[in-house]
Amino acid sequence: MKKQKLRILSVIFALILIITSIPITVIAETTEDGFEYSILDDGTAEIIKYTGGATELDIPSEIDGYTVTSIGQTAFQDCTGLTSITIPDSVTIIGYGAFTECNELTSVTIPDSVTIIGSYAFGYCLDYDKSNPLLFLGTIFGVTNYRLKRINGFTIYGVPGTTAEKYANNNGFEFVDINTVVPAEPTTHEPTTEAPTTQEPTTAEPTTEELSTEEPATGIPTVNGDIDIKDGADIKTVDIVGTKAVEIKSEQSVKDIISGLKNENAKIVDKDGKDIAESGFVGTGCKVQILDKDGKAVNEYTVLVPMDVDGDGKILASDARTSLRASAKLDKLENVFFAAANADGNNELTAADARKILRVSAKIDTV
Ligand SMILES: [Ca+2]
Ligand SMILES: [Ca+2]
Repeated sequence: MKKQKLRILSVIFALILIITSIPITVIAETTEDGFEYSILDDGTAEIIKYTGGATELDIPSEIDGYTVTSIGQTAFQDCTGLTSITIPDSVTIIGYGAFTECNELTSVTIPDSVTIIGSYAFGYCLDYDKSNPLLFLGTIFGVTNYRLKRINGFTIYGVPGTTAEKYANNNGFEFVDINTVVPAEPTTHEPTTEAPTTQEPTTAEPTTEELSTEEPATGIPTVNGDIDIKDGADIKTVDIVGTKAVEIKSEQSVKDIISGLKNENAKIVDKDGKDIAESGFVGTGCKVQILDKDGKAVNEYTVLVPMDVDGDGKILASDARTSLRASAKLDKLENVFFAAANADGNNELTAADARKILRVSAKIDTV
């Protein structure tokens, strides 16, 4: 009898153990590094909250074996320490206000996998001062309206034509094509250690020594040295902050330019004063030299090819990149190089100039 009672009891205990250990549908789990997530119907994960406190955060594409496809609404709200985030390309949905109030975040790269971005997901912060206890209490009790304002200068890097670009446009944020323009580390303002690509000002160049404008040539009447352009030629003189310059179109050879001049004695050299082959393209920074009868340079014009920032005579994505770096103060551009980078001609280098150059290089826009 006693034995049977014991057996019944142990069966009951075992049942209780089994019942209590059966997991009742997982609602949310939190990882060690602070990602709270839930499992969606399709067996993938949505990050619903982040409490990790990282400043530079790589959001994982997989958590505990589940693919992360969604960043839930307000998941990273108020993560004020975040200065940079990386969103994995497993993510397709970013919810309402996902990164709102991340006040130190000034840019984000959104992969083209993302097809839905909720309102105020990026680039917004609260329009009241949380540190003011009265205002904050007012907000809690509903006195102050919950208002959001845009974070100044917020930049979105992404693929043109995707949801990322639409979000940027709809919210008035700067959009930069990630495929061709390397983001210029927007959070750090220090110049990188790599050698700057800016060309040196032209003052110390050997060709300037050859100029003989002050010294009239002995006996022989001198050429006045002014550039003389044929009608209809694709070349014109421009004055860039006191520099005598000529503007030409991209992808023109030395021969093309020389044939547009009335001056019979002229030659084109590169920015270092070296000869360029007749078939070579003339780029920003090259010099058109007007020569006297002895072949001496009596005058010199610096070439500007709008949007050719690196001086190879072609408008390519690399020119957009150089312009962008300069607009982010990572490089310095002067004179004709600044003029070439300043695609919209408004006297200020911004990401808009780089975007314009990029569009021209991709043949979406014309010069
Ligand atoms: Ca170029
Ligand atoms: Ca500009």
